Amino acid sequence: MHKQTLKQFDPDINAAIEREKQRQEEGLEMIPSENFVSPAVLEALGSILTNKYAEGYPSKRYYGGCQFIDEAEQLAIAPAKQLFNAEHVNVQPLSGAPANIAVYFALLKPGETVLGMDLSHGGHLTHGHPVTYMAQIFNFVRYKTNAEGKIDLDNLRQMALEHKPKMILVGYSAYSREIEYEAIKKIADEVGALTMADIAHIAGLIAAGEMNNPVPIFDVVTTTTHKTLRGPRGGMIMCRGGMIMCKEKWAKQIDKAVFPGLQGGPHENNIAAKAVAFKEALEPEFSDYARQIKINAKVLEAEFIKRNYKLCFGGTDNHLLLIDVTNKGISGKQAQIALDAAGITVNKNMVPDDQRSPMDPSGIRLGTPAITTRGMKETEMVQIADHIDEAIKNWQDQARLTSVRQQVIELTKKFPLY
Ligand code: DSN
Repeated sequence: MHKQTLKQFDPDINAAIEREKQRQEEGLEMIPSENFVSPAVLEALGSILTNKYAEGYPSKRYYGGCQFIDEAEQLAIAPAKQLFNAEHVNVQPLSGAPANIAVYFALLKPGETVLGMDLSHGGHLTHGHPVTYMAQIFNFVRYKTNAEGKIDLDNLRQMALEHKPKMILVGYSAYSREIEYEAIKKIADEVGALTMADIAHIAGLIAAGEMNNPVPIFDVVTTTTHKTLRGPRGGMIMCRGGMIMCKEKWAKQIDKAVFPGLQGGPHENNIAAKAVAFKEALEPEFSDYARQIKINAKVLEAEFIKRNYKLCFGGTDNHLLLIDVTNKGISGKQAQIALDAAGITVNKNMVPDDQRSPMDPSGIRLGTPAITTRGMKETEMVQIADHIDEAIKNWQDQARLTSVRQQVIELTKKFPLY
């Protein structure tokens, strides 16, 4: 049967992969939700586990021949529990969006109200943005950050008292500050709301003890596994379970919502790769890595402030920076395009209460997880801030952008990817 290599059978796809590999090697990957997995994670991801159907959960499958799949799935669940101090973990969500959707269906009835962060203030599409189907099913009400860039807890409490939500949802994709889970839980308890945190962006930082952990505090926590956690593309749900009856019911409800409620057969090659990534995250080196992500982000913060950039939320406590670039006479889209030409990958992004459109917003979002994986530290951050500044200042000058690109290639050569 299958005898040909990828290159022999499909040279076009092979070439696309090789070109993307070169792009990753030669560029500075600064989209804060991206990272580079280890060769071990890649190996598990590309393994023969992709051949197997295993609908159900370990030891309760609808298919025969699942004994080794069960082992692999348990090998993902155990370190995940350890990393986050979780009582119950579901590692089957295909990614963050299905994880969030499964939780909504597990814990809410159609029409019930959820308080979630406004997208332009750092929230996420799947937290009830009007363009999503979830917004047609549940009643999402949006809270915002205050003028200092903090989550406005007084306003959140007022909104909770007014709207009586069934759930308060925190966790953000463009918000750069720490989250006070205890204070938010107190508000939720006051109005009898459930608490959900989506820690997709900061899961690796939480696992390493570099940011507050909502898992022991909140009712349910979702995450992706491929951002700061540096695993394969996928999702995960954590909640309390075990001893307390009603909480155990949630664990069951959540499992049922993932399968059969929302998904079919789990992607077991992906789950095995999650297991590898979680094992890696338990190693002491991962703590050093997570600490360096934050140090690098702080250096960038200082360098951009020095260069008169406008940092949303007043700066960063995590891995990302949201920068309003309009004071530099450029839009977020123009900045993204210029930086692309300079070999620096970021994404255009809305800033709080942005008056521009999502396709051409005022800001750019950038982060340090991927460049930190390459081994870059404080010295390189200063250099990178210079490159970004030069590209933004000279966004209409192709020769200058090409010159920055050459400098970026020289820099990345010193930090090979694989
Ligand atoms: N798309 C991810 C991000 O870039 O933040 C979130 O889902």
